[in-house]
Amino acid sequence: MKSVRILQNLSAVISSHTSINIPATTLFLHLRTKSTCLPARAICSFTQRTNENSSYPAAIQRGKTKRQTGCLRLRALKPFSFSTSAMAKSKFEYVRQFETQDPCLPNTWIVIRLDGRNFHRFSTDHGFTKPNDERALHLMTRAAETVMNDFRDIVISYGQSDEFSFVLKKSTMLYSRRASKLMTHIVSQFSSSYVFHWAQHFPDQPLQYPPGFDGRVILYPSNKNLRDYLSWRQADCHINNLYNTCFWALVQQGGMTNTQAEERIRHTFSADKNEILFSEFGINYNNEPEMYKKGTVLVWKKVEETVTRTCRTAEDPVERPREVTKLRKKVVPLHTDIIGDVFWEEHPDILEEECF
Ligand code: DGT
Ligand code: MG
Ligand code: MG
Repeated sequence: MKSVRILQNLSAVISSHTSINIPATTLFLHLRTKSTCLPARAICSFTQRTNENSSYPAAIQRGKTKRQTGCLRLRALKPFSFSTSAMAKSKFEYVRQFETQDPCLPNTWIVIRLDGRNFHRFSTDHGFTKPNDERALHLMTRAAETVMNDFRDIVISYGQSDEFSFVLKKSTMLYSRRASKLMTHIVSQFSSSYVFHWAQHFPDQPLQYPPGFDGRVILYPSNKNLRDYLSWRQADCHINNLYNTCFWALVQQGGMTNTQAEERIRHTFSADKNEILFSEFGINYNNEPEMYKKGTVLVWKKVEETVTRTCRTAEDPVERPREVTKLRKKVVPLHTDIIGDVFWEEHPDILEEECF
């Protein structure tokens, strides 16, 4: 019964898109004998439309499993399949011209920054501790590590709060330097990793809804510009963290309302906030965790790794499992100052690459 319906649908599709009327019974005979003598026009039109318009009956669409559509479909599609290459360029092909190319300028640092969408609400809905939630920050770092391991042309990453910046080496030819391709891959990989590792970092807090991240691409022509960019993000981390630490101390320990706390520190400088924290709450800001004050820098480090391999040696020609030590590049998180020169002197390889 199902097979009859498929043939009737097939017949209807052919006749509605060509001037040729092939009754289902004729179609059945053609297909049963594996004949390819269906009129070429009918075949072409049918193949073209089935490739491009998914509104046709499920049984004649591509991608259905054998079980879903039965052997008839396989037999039916076989004689049709040879005409696909002839239709590689359809009359609709011109629409591709509307796609714009967006390659990044050569020999520039490519920075991709992502940022949590509406994390003000997301952090509240998921009970993030204020002002910093260690679990949330580690989860961000975990997702960023995954990105770096997947895209090994990233030479350094920096993250704080709900954002992460990834720096691709100047000479990268990844995805032909196409901005949207690079950005969407990195942001989507980060987002899925964030969700993938959620339970590990928040074992007692189920994810309420899928989080999202925006992304942008920024190009920097000089090493100074790149360093200034990273310094800007780290300075932002410090300014926000000092503000938030002071604000939440006034609210949580000082009993102020949010409005009162805001008014109290609205016109203060860093030194004033340090003073409030120390004199009123006994908090020495310098002793706050480095991860909160400096954010997280991810860099590559060569580490020695011992693995077991089945191999021979010069002394012993018999193959047997042996411990072999090799050098491997590994992503390591640091909570350190990247504004001053010390970090860059200790990691000269990050900026050394000059391709022109
Ligand atoms: P957006 O980026 O325009 O979609 O909006 P938001 O709400 O994500 O704003 P944004 O990115 O400027 O600020 C980040 C928010 O994330 C901010 O409201 C505080 C929150 N957040 C990030 N990390 C933590 C954390 O560790 N603990 C808490 N309590 N909140 C955090
Ligand atoms: Mg955000
Ligand atoms: Mg943010």
